[in-house]
Amino acid sequence: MPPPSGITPPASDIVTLSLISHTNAGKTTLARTLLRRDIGEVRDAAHVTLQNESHLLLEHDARLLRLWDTPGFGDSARLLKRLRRERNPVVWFLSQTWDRLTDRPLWCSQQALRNVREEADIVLYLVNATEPPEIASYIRPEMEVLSWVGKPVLVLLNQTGPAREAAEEEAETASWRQWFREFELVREVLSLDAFARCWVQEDHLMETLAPMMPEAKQEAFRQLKRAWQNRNLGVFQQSARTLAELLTAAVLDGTEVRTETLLERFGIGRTELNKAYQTAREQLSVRLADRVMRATNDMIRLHGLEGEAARRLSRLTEDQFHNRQQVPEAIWSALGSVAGGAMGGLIADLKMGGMTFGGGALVGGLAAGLGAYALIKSYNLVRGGDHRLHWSREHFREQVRLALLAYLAVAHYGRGRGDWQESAEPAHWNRLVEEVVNEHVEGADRLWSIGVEQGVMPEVLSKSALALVHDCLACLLVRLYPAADLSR
Ligand SMILES: Nc1nc2c(ncn2[C@@H]2O[C@H](COP(=O)(O)OP(=O)(O)O)[C@@H](O)[C@H]2O)c(=O)[nH]1
Ligand SMILES: [Mg+2]
Repeated sequence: MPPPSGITPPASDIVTLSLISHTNAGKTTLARTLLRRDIGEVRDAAHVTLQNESHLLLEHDARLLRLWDTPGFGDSARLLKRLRRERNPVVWFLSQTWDRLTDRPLWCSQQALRNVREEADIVLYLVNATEPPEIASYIRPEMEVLSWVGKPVLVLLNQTGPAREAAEEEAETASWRQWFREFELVREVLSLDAFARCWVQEDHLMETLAPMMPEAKQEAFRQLKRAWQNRNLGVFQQSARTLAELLTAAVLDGTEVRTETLLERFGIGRTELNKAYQTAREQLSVRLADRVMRATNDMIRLHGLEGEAARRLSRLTEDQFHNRQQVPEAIWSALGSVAGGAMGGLIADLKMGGMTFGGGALVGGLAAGLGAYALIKSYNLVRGGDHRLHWSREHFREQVRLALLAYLAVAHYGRGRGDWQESAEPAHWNRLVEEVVNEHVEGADRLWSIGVEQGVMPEVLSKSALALVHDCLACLLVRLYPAADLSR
């Protein structure tokens, strides 16, 4: 396939990676994830891909990085038995004519081997990580066959499942690495799940490939690797800008609700005002959900994925933020006796409605006789410097947390998995995001404060939001992938 530029560069400027594995390990799926486009056919069956197919991973400065998807090896034990009988096994095997229909496993194996011999600078050999090498009896014969061709091999662990903690992932890789030690052609073993890999791992893959390249292609690959990493970094920075705009909009968004009258402050005739607060909260919630959906869709596009995020109003408003907390009876009665009269009535109302996020502040507010102020807080709203109602500081912190989780979900989503679908985050992401937000809580609070309380210009806010988001995302990625280098 000619490159889009139409010019075929000299051989030293074309770097070729060949995806090889036992059939059905996930080569075509991984190719889609790396290419950010749907190629070939994917099915949970043997020998779905029947031809070697070349795809352009990257063209940069008249240099090409190509990726071959191959049919993969079939009946490997039988293949090896046949080859062992021959004095020059590879030459013999490639010169045979196998029937594509009746001898499909051998025919496919021949295609794969031909591709390695004729095209590959480096072989990316995929294994299905759910089948340990002791069970996957085909790996050993396939390694033996590949060793006759003599191209360097990088083993990729596919189907490792949802993202896990760095230590757990590393332990799994280490055990595979240990197993592959006896095969001299295997230079390294990396984890790269076609469904759940992160772009940071792709950058690491490129770093690992660099010293394995044949001498004549080292320079070309150095340039291609940098272009690859710059592209990924560009997506990262653009995603950070998207999230910074999301958070800027969150602190700027506000809704008009009149201030309470003196009577209302003492809990008399508050029904209408309470309704107004509820309406304000609903309006803010809908707008927030729309913004999160748009930002997620922008990130989906940026990452070369297809599909749409759903508007998840309930998650943002009910589940995450409006957790009705149980307040011990003892606190209610203590409060009731302190407040008495009208305040006692207010407390009874709140008790009926249940306590919300930030309940501690509410109880404190009530005890101090703050009336409607406390009620607003119970809806996670506050009155800003512009006298409108805005999301509270606590709620905003949660929005920061959600924005970071949305990023992690998109950044790990492999195109090979199909159209974008939301799924439950791995538990360690939740823990890590909480940790990172706690470490950056001053920055988050400052952003909220300059937006909501001080009404600072949007451009200033955006800048401050970008610095916060960038720091948080970099922190997350480096903790998830200690080998990540985001400074390039
Ligand atoms: N869970 C999971 N399934 C995968 C992954 N990669 C591939 N698969 C599935 O494995 C099956 C075979 O994939 P395919 O790409 O056609 O394998 P190939 O024969 O090596 O090209 C398909 O059902 C894929 O959806 C992965 O990373 N995770
Ligand atoms: Mg395939």
